[in-house]
Amino acid sequence: MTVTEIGSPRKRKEDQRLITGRSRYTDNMVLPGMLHLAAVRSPFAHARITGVDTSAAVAAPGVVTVLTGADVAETQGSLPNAWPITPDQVAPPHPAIAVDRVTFAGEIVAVVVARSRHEAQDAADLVDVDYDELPVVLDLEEAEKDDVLAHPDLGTNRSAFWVFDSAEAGTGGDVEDALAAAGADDQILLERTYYQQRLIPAFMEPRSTVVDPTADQITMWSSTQVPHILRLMLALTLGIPESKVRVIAPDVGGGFGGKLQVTPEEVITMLAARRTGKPCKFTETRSESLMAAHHGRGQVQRLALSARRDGTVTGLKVQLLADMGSYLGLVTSGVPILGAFMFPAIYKFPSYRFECTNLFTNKAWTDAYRGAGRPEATFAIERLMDDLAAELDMDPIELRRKNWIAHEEFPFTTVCGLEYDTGNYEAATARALELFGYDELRAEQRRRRDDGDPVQLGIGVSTFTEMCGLAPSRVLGSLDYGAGGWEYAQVRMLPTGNVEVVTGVSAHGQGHETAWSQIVADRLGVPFDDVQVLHGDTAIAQRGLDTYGSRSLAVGGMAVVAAADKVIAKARVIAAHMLEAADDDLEFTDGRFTVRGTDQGVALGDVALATFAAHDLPDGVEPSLDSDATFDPENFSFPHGTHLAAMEVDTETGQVTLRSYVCVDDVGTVINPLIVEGQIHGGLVQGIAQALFEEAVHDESGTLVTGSFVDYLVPSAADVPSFITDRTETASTTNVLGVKGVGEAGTIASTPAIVNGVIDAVRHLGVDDILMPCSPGRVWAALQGADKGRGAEAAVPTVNSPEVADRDIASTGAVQTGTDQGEQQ
Ligand code: MCN
Repeated sequence: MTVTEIGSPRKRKEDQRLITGRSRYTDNMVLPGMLHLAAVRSPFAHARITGVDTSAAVAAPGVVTVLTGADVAETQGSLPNAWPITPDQVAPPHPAIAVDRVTFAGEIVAVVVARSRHEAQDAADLVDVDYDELPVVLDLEEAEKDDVLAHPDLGTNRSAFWVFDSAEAGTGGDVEDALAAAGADDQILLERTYYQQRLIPAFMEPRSTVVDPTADQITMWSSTQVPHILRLMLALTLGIPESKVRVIAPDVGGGFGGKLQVTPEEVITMLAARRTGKPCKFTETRSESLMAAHHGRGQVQRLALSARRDGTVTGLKVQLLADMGSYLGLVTSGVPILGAFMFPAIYKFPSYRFECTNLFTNKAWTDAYRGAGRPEATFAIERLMDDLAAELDMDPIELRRKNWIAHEEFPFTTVCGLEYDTGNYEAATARALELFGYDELRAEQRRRRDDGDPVQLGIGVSTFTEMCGLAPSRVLGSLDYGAGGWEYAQVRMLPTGNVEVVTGVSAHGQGHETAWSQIVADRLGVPFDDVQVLHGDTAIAQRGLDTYGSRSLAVGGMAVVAAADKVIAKARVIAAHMLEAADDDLEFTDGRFTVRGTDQGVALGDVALATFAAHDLPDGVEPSLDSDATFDPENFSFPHGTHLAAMEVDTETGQVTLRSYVCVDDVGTVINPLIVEGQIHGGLVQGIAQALFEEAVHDESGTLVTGSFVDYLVPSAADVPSFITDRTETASTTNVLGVKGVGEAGTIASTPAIVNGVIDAVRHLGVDDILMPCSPGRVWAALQGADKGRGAEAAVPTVNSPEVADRDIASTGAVQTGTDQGEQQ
């Protein structure tokens, strides 16, 4: 088979409609007689609801009905958590509309249904809710004490405690022995606490849902990443037969994990449509989106690493506090568990223990956000490796080289029991160092230090791997996840020779229509433009598990390959009949069956037409080439890479500038280099944003202060330099195309590269940690502390709540007004 499409930098075919405005997002849906919803949201983070007076709202112009928690208490069920990580996991009921208590600021307490959106919004202001305020717990280390409870009825803030121990699992030694031995002369014990601030998956299109109940089958359009999961969960939550629900995800303007959810708004729109018998629409405002769509990250990471004096690591112990927020969403509790296996990263730790305490707080609930668990883990280990290098006075690359898995050691079973199939950390690192000009930059760094330059240079290193391609169903089962990780595809041969590909994944910016067309064009030998990819509609793609965890290519793409191969197998029988030859004598190349050793042949398109006509098919052969396949991966996919950041820190102002960024990623075989480049770029910016810009900040009463894009600092192209990217390619051995996922790689790798760079610039001045985002205020405050001889630990507030940290910094005079975000505008 001649390969022409795979590897070609095709421009994305979906972009034609997306950039010329011919796309259709959920909010563009207009149905006859459609009603509009507006939510009344709690201004309090924790309060008892003592009364809801809807009379004025009901009487307002255009209002059809007002729904309160009491109205739907019997029908709304509880929003689903599909990942109970332990048998005794504690979870409060999760109502779509709060019934008697609100547990975060922004929770819905009533919904107005009116003839227009504006009438609904105006009437929402007329709903009069009485609250009795309750104490709030916002801070993880406070939540751990159980003094104030996010849910008093539960009697604890603890949702679950989850442990992996290499000694118990038989995958490594006992970490306590390693840590104890580190007291010996030739060893070193590093203990650190790092903080992962809360982030908001700031997708461009706010969430929107339309429900049409007027036909036998209820149709929901939603701006979701997961139409199939949503359909199943709606059926289970609301007790509607699954066959009576169709979910369509039309064009979706980004998700980044934030639309991997079954939302209150979706359930409420469904309830309102069924009650009124009319199509209903709910579209959130940007502020609602920032306040009440799920957040990500939010961890306290207590770490202990032991190593020999030559730099060889001997043990790693991780104790996490993970912020669930006030409820458990779809996979909230499992997010830290996805990280559990990634702390040892590319290094040969002989012993490892991971403990995680999932805690409730009175904030919006957390859930998947690009990387989900793995960026947090990668940050911790890459920061630790840099701290260890500094402690041992070693070059950070040299230290990593000493500990990483050498390319000839693959396949390698890690201390977590994962089998990394392939990788070449040496090659990616060598290329990155060369592109970066590592030695020259180190020389410049030395010069600037010697000269006492007010602007210091730091070099940030991150040599990462991650596990994606979620996921082998058996593994998910062993981790108590509520579903499998297979994926579905169908390939349909049309009589004209055109091809329709139906896929169970649900792209929302990843370019699957292009990449899948490339795969099928190569596989079937048909022109790229003759392939049409259909997705995001449960009536078209009957089966599927949707898009997240960089799974679509490594899992969904393999289902496409398998379905295409079945088409060829079916067509071979008919082609042989047409050519009056034996099946075995046929070769299939470039879309043509030929009789081996002759020039006789027939094109796949002609076989498709003959199959459609069905006038002369072999006996017993069905008149269809259409085929479907379900693929369940046997292993995860382990992309890796080396990321290097040159950071300039102005020691007089705390201003941080990202001067240059080089990354060399290895995502196995590349289907479309242009798409991969785009994914890396977008991912990098998201990871850099965590390091330098973004943070969900709450005030002491639990109100989100960063409730608009004025305060929540999403970087733009102007905030980052041109990235220098390259790739190495070690093909994965766990799928036929040799691909590894790329959708989260940039985000996972970049955050520690940036922070390591910032610290590297000022470590010689006594600073060895700065909370993220490393805003000028925080950097300046850390330097002030260092100047006063207090050292970095003292300079950086030791509370885990970033907002409290901000107050502390503000009190030093570094921040005059507002939050760090405001300061950076
Ligand atoms: N690809 C390729 N060759 C490879 C690997 C991937 O050509 N070796 C291509 C794929 O064909 C696909 C794209 O890169 O077109 C991403 O593939 P993959 O890594 O399988 O990731 P998914 O398609 O499953 O996307 C999910 C991933 C996640 S988890 C988040 S979060 C994320 C991301 O994708 N959210 C995004 N990228 C996003 N991009 C946009 N524009 N919007 C989002 O919300």
